[in-house]
Amino acid sequence: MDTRHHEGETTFYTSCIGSCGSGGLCILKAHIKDGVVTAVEPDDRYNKNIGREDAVISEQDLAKSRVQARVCAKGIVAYKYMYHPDRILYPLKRVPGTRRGEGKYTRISWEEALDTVAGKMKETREKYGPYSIINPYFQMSGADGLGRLLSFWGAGVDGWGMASVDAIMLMSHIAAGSPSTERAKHTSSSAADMLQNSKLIVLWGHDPTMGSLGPGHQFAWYLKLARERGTRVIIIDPRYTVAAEVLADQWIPIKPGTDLAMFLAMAHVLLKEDLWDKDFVNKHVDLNGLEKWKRYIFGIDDGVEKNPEWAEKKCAVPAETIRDLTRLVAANKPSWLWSNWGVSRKSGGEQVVQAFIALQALLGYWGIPGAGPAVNLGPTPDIAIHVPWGPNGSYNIPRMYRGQYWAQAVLLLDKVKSGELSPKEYMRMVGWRADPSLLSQFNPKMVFGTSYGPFSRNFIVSVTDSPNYQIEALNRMEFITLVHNTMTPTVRYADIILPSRDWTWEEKRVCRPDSGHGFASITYCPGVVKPPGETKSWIWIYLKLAERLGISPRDYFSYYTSDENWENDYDRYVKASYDKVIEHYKKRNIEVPSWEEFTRGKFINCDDLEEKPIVGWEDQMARGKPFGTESGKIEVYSNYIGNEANRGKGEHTDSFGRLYNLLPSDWGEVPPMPVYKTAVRGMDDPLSRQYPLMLLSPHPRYRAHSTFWDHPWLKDHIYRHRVWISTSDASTRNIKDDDLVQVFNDRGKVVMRAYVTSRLMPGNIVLHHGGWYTPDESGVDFGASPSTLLGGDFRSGTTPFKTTGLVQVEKYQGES
Ligand SMILES: Nc1nc2c(c(=O)[nH]1)N[C@H]1C(S)=C(S)[C@@H](COP(=O)(O)OP(=O)(O)OC[C@H]3O[C@@H](n4cnc5c(=O)[nH]c(N)nc54)[C@H](O)[C@@H]3O)O[C@H]1N2
Ligand SMILES: Nc1nc2c(c(=O)[nH]1)N[C@H]1C(S)=C(S)[C@@H](COP(=O)(O)OP(=O)(O)OC[C@H]3O[C@@H](n4cnc5c(=O)[nH]c(N)nc54)[C@H](O)[C@@H]3O)O[C@H]1N2
Ligand SMILES: [Mo]
Repeated sequence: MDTRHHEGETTFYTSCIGSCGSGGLCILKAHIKDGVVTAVEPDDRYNKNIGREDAVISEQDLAKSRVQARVCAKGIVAYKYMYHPDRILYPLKRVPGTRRGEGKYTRISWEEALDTVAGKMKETREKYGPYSIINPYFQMSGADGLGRLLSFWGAGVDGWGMASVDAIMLMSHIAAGSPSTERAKHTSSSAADMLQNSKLIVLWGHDPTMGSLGPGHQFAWYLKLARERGTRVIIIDPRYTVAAEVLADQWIPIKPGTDLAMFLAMAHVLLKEDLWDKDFVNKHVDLNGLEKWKRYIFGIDDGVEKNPEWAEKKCAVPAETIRDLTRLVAANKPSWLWSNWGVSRKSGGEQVVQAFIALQALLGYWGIPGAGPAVNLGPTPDIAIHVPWGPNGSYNIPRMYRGQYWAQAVLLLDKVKSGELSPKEYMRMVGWRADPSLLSQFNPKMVFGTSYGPFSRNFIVSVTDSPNYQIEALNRMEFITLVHNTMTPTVRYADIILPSRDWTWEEKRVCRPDSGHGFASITYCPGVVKPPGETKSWIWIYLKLAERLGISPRDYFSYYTSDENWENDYDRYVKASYDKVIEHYKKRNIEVPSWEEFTRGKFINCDDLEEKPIVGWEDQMARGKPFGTESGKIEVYSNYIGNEANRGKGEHTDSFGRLYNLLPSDWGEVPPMPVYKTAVRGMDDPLSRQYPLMLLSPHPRYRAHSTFWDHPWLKDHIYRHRVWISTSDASTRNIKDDDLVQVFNDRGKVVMRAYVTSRLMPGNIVLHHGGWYTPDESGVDFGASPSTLLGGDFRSGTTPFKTTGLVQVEKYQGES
């Protein structure tokens, strides 16, 4: 770096805490002057001044992730976003007389903002009872933030579900007896393990050249090294992705939402050709259930064999390709098999996961080096850094509706009240997960949107239910408040906005990324950037609200002593979370940097502290313990779901009393074992006659979801938000590259320019997730958010975030 331009600056290390899933994995070396970031460089803590790390590092270095945690383009420019002109700097109140969504606000004091919000909370509870304040979406933790506040105050309801991995988490519990709370037990240091032990690598729906689970590009880089050593890589994706282009030996296009058919046919080949691992299956699989599944696979009852020829008709992968691939993965032991999250983030996603679990069981690919973790949740180090804020209050926030159906939960209530919809039907549709008797008291009148930390989520854009419904639901509310940093399409609907800080730069924090294909580390974010305007720490915001609701701030946040001491109190809290880390390693006789060293930039590379790469399921494989299912075995057929007496119970628990966190009271049409069904709004739905194209909404390379949509350095010629359409679908519609087109269905319409490409299977279009909903007066979305066109699989409220749907595309005739 040319030092002449950097006089008077100091440098420090911090982790990038984007919502890209890296959660603090990637390292930034930042320059700062007078509290303002002036420049950012990539990580240089390993292999300083080395351009090509693979030229200098050893096998041991690779196994222990002694590589730079390289940040992506988003991370490098993230600091610019702190100084964006649309940053919310002061508490804001919607200008009286203006409509929600117009985005006209006036600055108010913190006093007025907090008094108003607390006042509205009290008024709402008084008038409408405890179940009247709702969080759209989900993820109010009971342990901190708003959730903790409500646990003391005794009102409020939440949605349930995760956005990313619901189907996997649910099936991990149902089929393998491992709830998400035990995720660390079946983690694996995947990248090193894969590089050093796998004979073949097969990835379904995974592009590790961008953020997904390969933040900082390390996973892609390990894949590249594996290929250089002769390990073949096969990628199965409807799109010819960058990974398919630069990292794969073979690309197999597949119709989206049909991977289950492929998995069934692969199981068919394994069984038919006697390629399955009998020892493993006899030892670890519930054989009664497997018999039932085999009957289905061989078509004993329905007369339809689920062989590769059958699957080809569903998924468009040639039968011979399926047969070859199955023989390859059985012969190359171990093969590293990974079906990524997007594959099961759709209706019927649970079956996709359960079939994949079963397939790997037939191959015996559980808990052995080089085969991946079998349940694809992403590695999680077994180290908690969350320190309790004190004992919790006594109110348990009921998780009522599936987060993605929050608007439906509000709107359909009218039909229940009018008798048009039975309570039972309502509960099945919205994925009710609470005690059924609470429904009669559910009376949503105020929205307090939250998530974890300072984020309140951009749900109008990121919930996969059309904003047209969400806005209708928002407009039923008497009051809306959101904690946020920038003027997103969602924030524009708030009556009061509480401005919060940037987690990467403005708040001190100990960071433990919870996924990243290995590369687990613990780092320190020093929070040295001067927070702009009157933005506040999220903890402070909730603490001050607690005070106004009659909760002692010390009860709320046990580190609190007084307003004057706030900075110190907060520091003690941050240090306490590092003490937990020291304690954790001390138990294993491992010494880690002291607090002083840690805060001066030394970090913990967790992979380096392990003797060998971690391989999951050790309890079951090495120690002979049973799986945590009813049968003690891997359940290809779920004994819990198979028992109809369990349906409709409210909250479900397994035979050990552990909550099935992602199972609604009535699981609708989820079958006990993976059987193929035509997806609602899938390519074979009768609706496809009207809307013949399948919309895919994958995650964007140059945004984290919707974050950075308006980042000046990540748009225009860097990233052009376009609808991808295949050359053949474009030519039959007379659409040329860069033409303005409209994409529409019965839920909404978006208008944008087309990217005509051969990188996509005909019959599909792609609209990257996170475009900012920008409606005209008639509700046509010129920001082009895929959510505008999504939603509504009510066959079961279980369905994971539905990120695909049917649409039609034509040339746009209106004015641009
Ligand atoms: N840059 C960036 N990185 C991110 C994020 C981001 O927004 N931006 N978000 C982060 C988060 S929170 C998450 S959950 C992860 C999500 O990561 P993923 O779950 O991997 O997300 P997607 O991009 O939806 O899907 C990945 C690939 O699957 C393909 N695909 C879609 N449907 C199917 C199908 O039915 N079958 C098959 N075989 N392939 C299919 C898509 O074409 C795409 O190439 O990414 C994380 N990383
Ligand atoms: N169509 C479609 N929809 C999807 C998906 C899909 O694949 N397709 N994927 C789903 C998935 S997996 C996920 S995880 C969700 C994500 O959904 P969201 O959580 O809503 O995602 P973001 O757009 O990242 O929203 C985060 C918000 O927090 C703000 N923010 C970011 N960093 C900070 C910070 O440091 N401080 C403060 N105060 N605020 C900050 C941003 O401005 C942004 O408005 O989307 C889901 N929705
Ligand atoms: Mo996600």
